[in-house]
Amino acid sequence: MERAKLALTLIAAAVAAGVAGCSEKKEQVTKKDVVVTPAATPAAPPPPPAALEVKIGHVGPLTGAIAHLGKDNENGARLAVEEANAAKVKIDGKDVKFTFVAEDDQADPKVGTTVAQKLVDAKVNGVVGHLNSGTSIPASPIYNGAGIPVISGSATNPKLTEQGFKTQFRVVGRDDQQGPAIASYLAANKKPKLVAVIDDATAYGKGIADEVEKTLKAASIKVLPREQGTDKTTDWKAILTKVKGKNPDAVFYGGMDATGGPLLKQGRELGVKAVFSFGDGACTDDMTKLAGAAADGLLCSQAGLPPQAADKKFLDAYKKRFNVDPIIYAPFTYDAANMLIEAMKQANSADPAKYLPVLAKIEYAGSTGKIVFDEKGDRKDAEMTIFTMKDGKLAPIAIIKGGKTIDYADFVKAAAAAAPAAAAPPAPPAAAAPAAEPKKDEEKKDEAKK
Ligand code: ABU
Repeated sequence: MERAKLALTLIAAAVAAGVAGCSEKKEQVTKKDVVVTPAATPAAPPPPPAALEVKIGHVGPLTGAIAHLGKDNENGARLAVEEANAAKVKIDGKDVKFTFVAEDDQADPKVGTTVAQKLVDAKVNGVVGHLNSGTSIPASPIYNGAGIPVISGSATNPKLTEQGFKTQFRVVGRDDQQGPAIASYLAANKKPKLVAVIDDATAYGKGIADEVEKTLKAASIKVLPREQGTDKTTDWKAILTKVKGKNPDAVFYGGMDATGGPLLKQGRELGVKAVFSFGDGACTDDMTKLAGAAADGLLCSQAGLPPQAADKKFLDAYKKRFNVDPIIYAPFTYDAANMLIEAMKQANSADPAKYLPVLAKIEYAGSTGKIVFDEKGDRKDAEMTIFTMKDGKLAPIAIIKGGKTIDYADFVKAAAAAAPAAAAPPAPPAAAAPAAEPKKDEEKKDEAKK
């Protein structure tokens, strides 16, 4: 009996050991299977290609007397960059994030070169600017040395694109087009016999004044010895008193609105009866603020189509974004920024060396019309517009293109016929009216009594 018990105990122990051995073996197999079968884990998705940061620089005066014009230019370029980001542009298969780098050159040539170098050091891919010829010209070799494309939407001195820099472009006309345009219009419509020419001693102001003087003299019109102020002059009384003594029929001023406004106001206060005419720097609605009623009758020019003739889509987007209308060259800086972006897209690269040749040959349908560059980087067939100031508003009166002068009302009709209704520029408000002569004091008093 005792033996039988022992045998049963041994059998039970043996069975228990066998079961334990089996389950240990099974566990080992399971662990081994998990380790050697990675296919059971879902594959991680490949990382998305890194976004490409593309920097677009803009330079203009954001402080000082012409900061309003710098902001106008900056807004145009900024809008183009914001729209490109919203459109989710891809270059070389990568999402592009455009960064807008805005700099203030204070309209000062020295600051202009410092800021240009700053943008080069920041490795911007392209630049819109500068606003002034006086800052654009010294900045241009800096961008050229770094191979960075730069498009000005407002600098009109011919020298800018006469230096042979492959990186330099502009989307407005030049002063060797604008000067003859305003001078010829003045000569044909006001028939002056003697003209006083004044400038602000800047690259732009002196440059356009020289072009005007050349054109007037070629039309056998006498020009008084040149008078000069600076881009900071706001007291013109000494020069104007001298000019008044010569009794000119017209005065042309090469300079910006911040100095042109006081010149015009003080001229009328001193009793100068001459027709005043300005170039684009002083051809803004701000003349009314700066010169008051004395601004009426001003004859002036811009080196492109007037802002109100820009594409309606742009004008609406600009108003919506900034809550103001463009002053003068915002449509052109908008086009300039868009051209940099379009050239990058077509080249499938934001590398300046790769997209520069595309930019040089691009045909771009901009908010200011078709833009094609010539071999110097100037806009082919740039229009010039002649305006008069009427009831405190600048009214376009003529477009000059390819040597032909077209009445603005006819230009509007032709544009409406050639384009869908929405794209046509708005009809001019009494735009075709001839420039008003400065009112005599008696007329002003009569009007005041009414
Ligand atoms: N074009 C008038 C203002 C800018 C400039 O050329 O200096």
